[in-house]
Amino acid sequence: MQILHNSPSRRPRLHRLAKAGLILLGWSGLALNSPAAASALAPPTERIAMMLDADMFNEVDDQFALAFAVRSPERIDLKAVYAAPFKNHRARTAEEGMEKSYHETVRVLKLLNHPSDGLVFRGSRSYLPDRNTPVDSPAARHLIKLSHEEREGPLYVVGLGAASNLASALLMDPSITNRIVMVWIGGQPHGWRRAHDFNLEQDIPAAQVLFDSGVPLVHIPANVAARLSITLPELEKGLKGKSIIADALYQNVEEYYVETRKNRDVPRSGRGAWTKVIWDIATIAWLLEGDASVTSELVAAPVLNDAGEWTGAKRNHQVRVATQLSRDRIYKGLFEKLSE
Ligand SMILES: [Ca+2]
Repeated sequence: MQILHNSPSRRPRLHRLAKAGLILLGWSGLALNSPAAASALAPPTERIAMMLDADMFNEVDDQFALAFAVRSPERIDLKAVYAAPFKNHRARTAEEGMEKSYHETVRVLKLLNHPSDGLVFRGSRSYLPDRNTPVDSPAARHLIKLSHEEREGPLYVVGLGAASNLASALLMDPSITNRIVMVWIGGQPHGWRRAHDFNLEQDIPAAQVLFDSGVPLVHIPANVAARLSITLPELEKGLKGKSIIADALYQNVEEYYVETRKNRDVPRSGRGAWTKVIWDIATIAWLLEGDASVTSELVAAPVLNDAGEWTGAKRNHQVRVATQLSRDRIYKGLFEKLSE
């Protein structure tokens, strides 16, 4: 975790911000316990305006989520894609991860024959220094602008990585809380002590903002999405020869198998075959089909501490949390969309 500490000179300002945030939290939290708030967290049934915030290059699953959304124009009007920061064996710094995500997003959109001009925005070059301090970026500014545009229904804000860009927008303009519904994949089920997964542990302050701000939130824990594990032969059968994007996404996973296979004995197929979880498609599946693909329940919003542990729940603020998903149904729908 790369958390920067505040200098003493910045603390008074942060204290004021924190106090202001608490006042807002109280108001939003009460509003979110209303029947109207519960219906805002119901799966959408009409065509929606949506934007995607993705660490597109960190693995090989975000690309599937982007393709799933672009190939669902009857239900999803994709308004923007933001590059999220990440740091792993593919990027030495959060900034490098964000840059690589940006270029990967443009590459995938080209494969989809979908215009990227004016659609893709660079995000945060670092994680949040603390839960009260945003990191300014073109993505955060664009999200604020997009949130305030007139439209019927909310803007669905789908987060597939560390929540740095999304939390920054919420901190820079808390009024967007009432104009969006956030769908974020990361962390673990609320009954676990440690909430850590890749998305949450990179930017714990950003995740704290998501759960504390009162923003309508649909939370998909990593442990639930983990059921989307799949083998290369299954992907090959579903994708190979079906379309340009289907071939490209299959090839991407094939290359990832070579790139990440530390144990050379793990076979490509058959008994004990290598598997990959295509985590991020769970978010799009919930938006497209709700309970039929991803079952969920309304619960009291969990409290996340600075160590990334769940430490209780807020009685006056609800979130929707995914509990199960229908793996085979989701892949069937995905493969059909990618074959068109
Ligand atoms: Ca991701």
